[in-house]
Amino acid sequence: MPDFPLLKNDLILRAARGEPTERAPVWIMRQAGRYLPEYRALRAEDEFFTVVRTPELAAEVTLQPLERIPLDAAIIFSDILVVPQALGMEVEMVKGTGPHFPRPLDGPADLDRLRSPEDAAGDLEYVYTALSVTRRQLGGRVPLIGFCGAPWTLMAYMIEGGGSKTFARSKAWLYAHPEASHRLLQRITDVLAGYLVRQADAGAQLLQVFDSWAGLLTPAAFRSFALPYLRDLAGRVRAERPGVPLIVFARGANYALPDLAEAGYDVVGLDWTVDPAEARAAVAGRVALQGNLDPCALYASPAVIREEVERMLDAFGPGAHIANLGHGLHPTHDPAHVGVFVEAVHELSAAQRPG
Ligand code: 1CP
Repeated sequence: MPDFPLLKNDLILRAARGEPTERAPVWIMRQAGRYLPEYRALRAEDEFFTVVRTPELAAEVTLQPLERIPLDAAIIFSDILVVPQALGMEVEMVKGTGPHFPRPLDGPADLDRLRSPEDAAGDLEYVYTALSVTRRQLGGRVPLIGFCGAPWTLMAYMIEGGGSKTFARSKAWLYAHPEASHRLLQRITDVLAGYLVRQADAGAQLLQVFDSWAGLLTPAAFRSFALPYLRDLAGRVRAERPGVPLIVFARGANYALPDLAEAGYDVVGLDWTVDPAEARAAVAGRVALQGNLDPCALYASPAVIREEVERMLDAFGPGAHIANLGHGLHPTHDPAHVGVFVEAVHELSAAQRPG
């Protein structure tokens, strides 16, 4: 393990383990990104995947939000789609529309096109370097989060070839080619297990798994095609690196909260459609919770943002909570309002815990 600077703020690590904290830690999904003028300036010079693949640039972007806003964690600047790339698929980032795969998986025979898990995890060396460079540059200010997409969400992009409202092509596989779907999901899981372990070794102090499209599945499909792989992934990473807290964010899968609480993660992330008090009841004290202010609340005035934060904190109650939004920031968000959100969490969550 490389020699990294001593950590000065471990709030998020303690909250993730369910230990008491003097206030709620806070970070934000997509805290580095297009709402920051300094990010847009850097992106005007370089392609998205060039930034991701250049450790010094990835580190610079990762640190950008921390220079303005008192966040309690940094998240490495990368994308979930680097894993399909490492499996041998071409992915372009198209301005204005998002990711595009010129040759998505068309049928089960296309699984032969994919590279082996060993080759894929080795191809992601630039992510490990970016993590080590960033961890050093952070100087122990706050912990560094590594991440990956969940097996089902990555499968959905690999078959769909980009974003979609329904992901009907990928969902069709689950019903028409269940056996090939399981083979694909297992292949992705095998890559992700090695990928997360190597991220931890390179300097990631927490790991988040994004199942952004979990909400498209029926509860039964989630139990056969998403949950077993989420569980396998957590179990394998936990067995190899037991000290690194694991977060799972399965957007839209409120129906699965009791299952997620038993899938081997320390923290379950919530989107804004679930009431925090109901989520607490569903997970029954087995995990800490993360979330879940509606990102659109940040379009309100500072006074209203503070009211919304207070309502959120009251609903979660003190302890075992990592404050965040219920999904990522939008490019149209005002960085000043993002700062109001974070400062309101600091102040109001400390007031919630007298003494
Ligand atoms: O032009 C640009 O600069 C691209 C915008 C952008 C950014 C800033 C993309 C394209 N990805 C990212 C960074 C990113 N993506 C991070 C960085 C760390 C941070 O949060 O600050 C992370 C964690 C992700 C993860 C990611 N990528 C997810 C999971 C989270 C979520 O939003 O649900 C998903 C689904 C993606 C795919 C992706 N990459 C980019 C876009 C626009 C999308 C979504 C496309 C779609 O709608 O399907």
